[in-house]
Amino acid sequence: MENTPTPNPFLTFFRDEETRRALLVFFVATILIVCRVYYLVGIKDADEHGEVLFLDEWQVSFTEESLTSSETVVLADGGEVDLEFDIDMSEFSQDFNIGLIQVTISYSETNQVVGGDPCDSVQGKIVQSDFPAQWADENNSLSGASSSCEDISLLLLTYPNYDGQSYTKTAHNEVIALDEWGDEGYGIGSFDVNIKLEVQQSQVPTQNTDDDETVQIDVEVIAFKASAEKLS
Ligand SMILES: [Ca+2]
Repeated sequence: MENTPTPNPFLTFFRDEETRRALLVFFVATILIVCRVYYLVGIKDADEHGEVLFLDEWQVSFTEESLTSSETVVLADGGEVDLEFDIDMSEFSQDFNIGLIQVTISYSETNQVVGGDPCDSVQGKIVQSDFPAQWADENNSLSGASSSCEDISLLLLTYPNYDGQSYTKTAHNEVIALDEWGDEGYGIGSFDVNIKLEVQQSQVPTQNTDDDETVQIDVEVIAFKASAEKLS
């Protein structure tokens, strides 16, 4: 009995011209579809097409850390002083940036005389310098004055647009949702707070002994770390 070799079905399949043509069309169509999908999902053109498929709502919020430091100075009548404050990131946790600096200048009338001694006049300001901060921001309060023993509150924004408030943002992913909060360097270095004093003495002739005052300067440095949580 003659042994007829069994034809290899795989080879038979590819020997047929019609099959080869059909396969070619199939592969070309597949490549075109893959290219089209690649384009549509936004890898090549995220701005025009990606948002339809990938955009999500993110809740961006901030965790804060703050450090306070205090200085107390005694100023003579007409006196003035520049106090330097240093900010070093090693005092904060990793991945935090400096958002803003709050300065509170406080004093009271320490001179005790019969009939009472009026509060002195104090002026305070954060001295503009090349310290990396948002010096021109409209929410800053770089100088202030008091003649009634009220605190003087000053504010310097260091990180652009930082206000500590959470908000929602539409973005393709978490990294893009947080991309504006990762710049390092703002608020690091030293800056000066300038204090001036004008004494107000008692109008009672024998009681006009006031010639200086103690002024306290509290600096609070607020650092933040942003995080994003997907809402949709
Ligand atoms: Ca006084």
